[in-house]
Amino acid sequence: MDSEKPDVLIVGAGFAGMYAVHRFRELGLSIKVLEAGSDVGGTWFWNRYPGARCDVPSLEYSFGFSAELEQEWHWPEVFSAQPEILNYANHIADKFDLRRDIQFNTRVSRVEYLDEENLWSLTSEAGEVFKAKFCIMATGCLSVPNKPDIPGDEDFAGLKLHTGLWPKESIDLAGKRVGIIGTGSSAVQAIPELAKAAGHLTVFQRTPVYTVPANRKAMRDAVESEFKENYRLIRERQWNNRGGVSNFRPNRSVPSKSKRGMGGGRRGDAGLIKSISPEQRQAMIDQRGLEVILNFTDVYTDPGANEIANDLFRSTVREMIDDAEVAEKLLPQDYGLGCKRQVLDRDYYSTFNRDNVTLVDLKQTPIERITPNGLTTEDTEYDLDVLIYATGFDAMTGALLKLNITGRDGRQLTDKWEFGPVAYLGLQMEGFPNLFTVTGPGSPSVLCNMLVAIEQHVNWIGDCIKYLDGKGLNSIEPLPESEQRWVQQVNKVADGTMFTAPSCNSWYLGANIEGKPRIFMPYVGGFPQYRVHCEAETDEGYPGFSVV
Ligand code: N01
Repeated sequence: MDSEKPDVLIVGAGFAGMYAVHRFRELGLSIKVLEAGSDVGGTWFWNRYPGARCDVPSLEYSFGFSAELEQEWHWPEVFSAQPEILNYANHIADKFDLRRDIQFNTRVSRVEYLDEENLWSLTSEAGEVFKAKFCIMATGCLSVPNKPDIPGDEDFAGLKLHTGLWPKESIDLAGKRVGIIGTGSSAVQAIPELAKAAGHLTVFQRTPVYTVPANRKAMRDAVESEFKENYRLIRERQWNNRGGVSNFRPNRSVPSKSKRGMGGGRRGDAGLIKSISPEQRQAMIDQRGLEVILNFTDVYTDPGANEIANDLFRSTVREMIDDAEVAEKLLPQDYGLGCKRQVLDRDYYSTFNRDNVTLVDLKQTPIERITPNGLTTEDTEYDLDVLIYATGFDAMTGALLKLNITGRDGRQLTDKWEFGPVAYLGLQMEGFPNLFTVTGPGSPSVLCNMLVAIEQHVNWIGDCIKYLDGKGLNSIEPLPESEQRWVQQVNKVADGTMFTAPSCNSWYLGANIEGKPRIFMPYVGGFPQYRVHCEAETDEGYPGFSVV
């Protein structure tokens, strides 16, 4: 079957694919989106686990392309929960009539460039074939769930779930024995909710997490109004902030500065942790809460400052947990703050004071196998009715590599990326003409407010396609030397940060997936700096690209 031929094929109907439909329509292009899920929303469609929530304030984690949308949408909480964000996605789809260009329940399994026709051919799992000159991968950065290969998994007789593929139907956990593997962001959000709902919750932890309490405020009318009155200024500040957030504070003329990118929690610059006395540090924590330690700038660059912050974190958390042995297990020891994406929680540590919660330290007693009745570690058998994998994602490259992408002259993306992702500006790959990635590796992506990063990328891609069309050009792809120079630049700016410390094993580095090359994948140099490179290409007629 050879379906109709639009100008652009887009894979994915999360926020990136959705905005691309709207933007490309404005540019007069015809579009077809192929989406595996049954509706829009991407990450917010799939991650429905209890407690799922965004760690960027919702007034900031929202689109800026439509003033009407900004004004009419109401966020009930400062940091919205998943159902509200999914409502927002649905509202956008309705308002801009996006669904008419989206084919749902269509998982793409092969992507191939047809040299002679200068077309991309996409094949769905059902065998449908779609062709277009341009192909946009709006496949998300955290969209391929990582499910570790634990022996016996298929034997489990109870209900198995993954936080990243949570079912739509509500699940009754009352009286159930629930086990959860993993203690990353997803688990930290889910654990307090699961503990309230389940009969008993057993948490299987391999690596303890640094998490700080999240802001849990309801939206105040005055705050919302002031944001809405200042949205143009806020959007401008977002585009000039390294993490894509404005840090706009109602009733303050000067916003607090954020020196780092995203990571939740950071509310501005508290100076250097090394420059104040232990008593002053403690006083700050007492007054402003544990999250204040995230705001010292030297914590992310100076190992000595980092260790001070880690110690303060540990001593504060010890106080929150009744059982000293449990407390010690929950404290990270072998890596520092700033290595992984900062986690925010609501009642995470106090959950371990509940009678119906057990913590199992897998470093002491690793999992041996999953059995029909539950899970066995080296010394204990745990009977479970429900087993939840909160084991993360094959981040940033997983979704692209899974698509079996073949480029010019039969080149495979899996070969090109054998030793890590190689791309120019996280937008395009040499050898793959007219194929674009939204928030791909080598762009700020996950270190930036995603919605801001998406708007910038989609706008850039739209402008590029219009440029080619306007000049009657056939194709665009990066020059090999631009790509290599950019990869070196991405590595250079990450070197020396806590992100790439030898003790750090994060998904940013691909370290959570066995066999994945250890490369820091996002661009850490900041969103404004990154935009300079993108805009230079557009303004100067794409000198870093081969345009045919
Ligand atoms: O995944 P993770 P996540 N045996 O990779 C453990 C975004 N997000 O879904 O560290 C036992 O962080 C693993 O242990 P270890 C956010 O960007 C955002 O929680 O590998 N355990 C770890 O504890 C976030 O960073 C929000 O030793 C195993 C856990 O599973 C990203 O998604 C909310 C294991 C995985 O943690 C990913 O978060 C949620 C095994 N074989 C997510 N394999 C917000 O906006 C893995 N683990 C707030």
